[in-house]
Amino acid sequence: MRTQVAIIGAGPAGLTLGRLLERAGIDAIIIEQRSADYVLGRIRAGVLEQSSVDLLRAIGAGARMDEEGLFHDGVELSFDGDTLRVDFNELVGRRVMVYGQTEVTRDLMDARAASGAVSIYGAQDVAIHDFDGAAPRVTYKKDGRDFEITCDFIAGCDGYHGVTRASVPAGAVTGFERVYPFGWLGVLVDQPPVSEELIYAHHARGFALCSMRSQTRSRYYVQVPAGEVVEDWSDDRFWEELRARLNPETAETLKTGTPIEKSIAPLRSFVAEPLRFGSMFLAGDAAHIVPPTGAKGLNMAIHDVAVLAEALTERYGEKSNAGIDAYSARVLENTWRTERFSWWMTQLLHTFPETGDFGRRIQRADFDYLRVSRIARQSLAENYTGFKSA
Ligand code: RFL
Ligand code: PHB
Repeated sequence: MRTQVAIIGAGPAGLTLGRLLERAGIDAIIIEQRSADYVLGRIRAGVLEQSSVDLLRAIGAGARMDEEGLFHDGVELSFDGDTLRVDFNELVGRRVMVYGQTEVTRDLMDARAASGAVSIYGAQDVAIHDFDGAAPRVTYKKDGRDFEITCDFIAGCDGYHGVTRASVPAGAVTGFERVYPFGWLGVLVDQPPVSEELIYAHHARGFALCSMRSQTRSRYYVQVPAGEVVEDWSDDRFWEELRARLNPETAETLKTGTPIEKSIAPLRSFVAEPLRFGSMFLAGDAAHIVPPTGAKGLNMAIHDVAVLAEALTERYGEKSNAGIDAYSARVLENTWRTERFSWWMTQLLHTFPETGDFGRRIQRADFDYLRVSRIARQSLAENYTGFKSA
């Protein structure tokens, strides 16, 4: 088989890139190791920036999002029960949309299936070859047979544990990483959300987040120490812990139930540099990871592939390498700004036993600064809703 761009991974990054290239008349094949159902079964991000919403609409994957997505004008922060509403619309004239990653993925998959573009699910032993030269190749196994795809470019959209970044020779790539000493235990439950807007809560017992997927489906998280396992968390224990971390009036109105999903995600910040290796580009979680506190992972993935699609379109259309040469620097600029914001939200809202009482007082001062300073709130709002440099 031959294609112009081989896309490894059918998460949001790979599927969005596929759609963008298709619209630019560039041929691409997506190679995914899991089944389509497995990819759709992963419960992850929930918040889209306006720029992500606009892009999904532009590539014809926005119809259901426009029907079912919920626009939010702000969020609530709480610190030991004291609350602060950050009104994005009033502060920076922007808002965000609550629409789950599962739904985004489904819409992108449906759009791709309707167009007849080729996606290979269930590809085993995916390997990339010769991406430092002009004739890169992808090999994989499926149903006991060996396959090879020759291409011009490879897009590494295969997530943090993927094969693309791992195939770069040691020494050619540097990873910058912080692993946090905790994770998020999340539950999805068919109950109306406790609040109309998201609540990010700092409490001495740990962070908690109240989010949602719809008016009838809620998503809740609590910070748990690294190494905890879901089996240690009965439904009752989860609800009790969540209530204890919210302010009492909110806790009282919380509607609980049997979760339809319960899982623990470790928290990590990670950036790979550079993001281009000859004919291979890294995008999305393959390139960087943020802790979910700023709701940025999915939005960064969409941003990266928008830059990559523009660069490849320039390459095929105008025969110019300017875009692909600038790809790494352009994406890294957005990446580090977003890493900083996600790190800042994380250190403001979680408990870090090792920083002691001094650390807690500094967190309180950070929260109080947000309460008294419009400029501080504006900075949060600008970043949360998605800062993009011109
Ligand atoms: P994805 O979604 O991980 O997709 C990568 C795809 O590549 C496939 N793959 C391979 N395919 C072929 N060959 C290989 N060798 C392959 N290895 C892997 C995988 O099966 C997969 O289908 O990355 P992408 O597209 O870059 O999208 C990024 C987002 O998914 C990610 O940033 C967010 O979901 C991060 N994230 C969250 N972000 C938020 O903004 N809010 C959240 O609440 C939130 N929760 C989460 C998350 C990420 C999690 N992970 C990665 C463990 C919760 C979890 C559990
Ligand atoms: C979610 O709804 O899953 C969600 C929302 C906001 C975040 C992280 C996760 O910051």
